Amino acid sequence: MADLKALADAVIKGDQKTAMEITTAALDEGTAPGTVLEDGLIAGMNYIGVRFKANEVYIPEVLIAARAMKMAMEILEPKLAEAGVKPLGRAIVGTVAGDLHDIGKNLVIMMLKGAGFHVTDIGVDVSSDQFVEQAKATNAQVVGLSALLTTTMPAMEQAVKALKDSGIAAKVMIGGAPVTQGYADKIGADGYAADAASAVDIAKTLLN
Ligand code: B1M
Repeated sequence: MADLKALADAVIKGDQKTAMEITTAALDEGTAPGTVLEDGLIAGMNYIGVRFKANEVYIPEVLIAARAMKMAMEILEPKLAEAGVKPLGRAIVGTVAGDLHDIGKNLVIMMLKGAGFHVTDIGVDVSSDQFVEQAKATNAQVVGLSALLTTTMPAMEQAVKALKDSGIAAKVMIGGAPVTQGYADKIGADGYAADAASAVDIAKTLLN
């Protein structure tokens, strides 16, 4: 029987080949796709998230683990859809208007996907209107905004206002190096996360 603990370990080590092999073997043996996801891939990414938060692993390890998870997910995703497995929640994440930094945003997306969210990456330099349009189009429950420049923080405030004014029910989470909890409170965001691992915790809280 396929060893899902070994699958989690393969994700943690960023061993794409083993992650894909065990995923394929588990599905061939009839293991439920949701179990492969939860006990294998998500378990591995959760472990990386906890260690990243504790500064025990760094960005390269997270990126390597996320890549292994992505490769295995390509095999798993069609089976999850067939089995009707629902994602933990639906999120969109983008970097605000005028800002082209995407490394932190991409990490947040990887960690959210690793935790079981369905995430739409809406890119960089995203206008307030685009945030609203995409939130509506994807029926997002969580909208994530990233900003790395002090000069683009006002665009974050505008996007939060546009999302609130649009009347959609999605919760708004913000983050990025110059952003703080105080700023999130000031502009009326529902949540703030200092790093990608905390973004998962906050997004889960915002779903409830
Ligand atoms: Co730029 N840049 N940059 N840059 N850049 C900074 C941010 C800067 C601090 C460098 C400096 O001067 N010391 C500075 C900003 C100063 C300020 O505003 N206070 C700066 C500047 C000034 C600029 C330009 C204006 C430079 C110029 O052209 N004169 C220009 C702006 C372009 C634009 O956006 N319009 C510019 C351009 C660039 C590059 C294109 C060269 C490149 C970006 C490449 C890319 O992203 N694809 C770049 C880079 C790489 C940096 C630094 C070196 C690294 C940023 C990074 O990726 N960090 C940065 C200096 C630094 O931070 N040391 C700098 C790693 C990343 C994992 O961290 O993004 O903070 P971070 O994400 C973290 C958390 O913040 C959090 O989780 C992540 C992981 O834990 N997080 C969230 C992020 N988003 C989140 C969202 C959430 C939750 C958590 O919820 C939704």
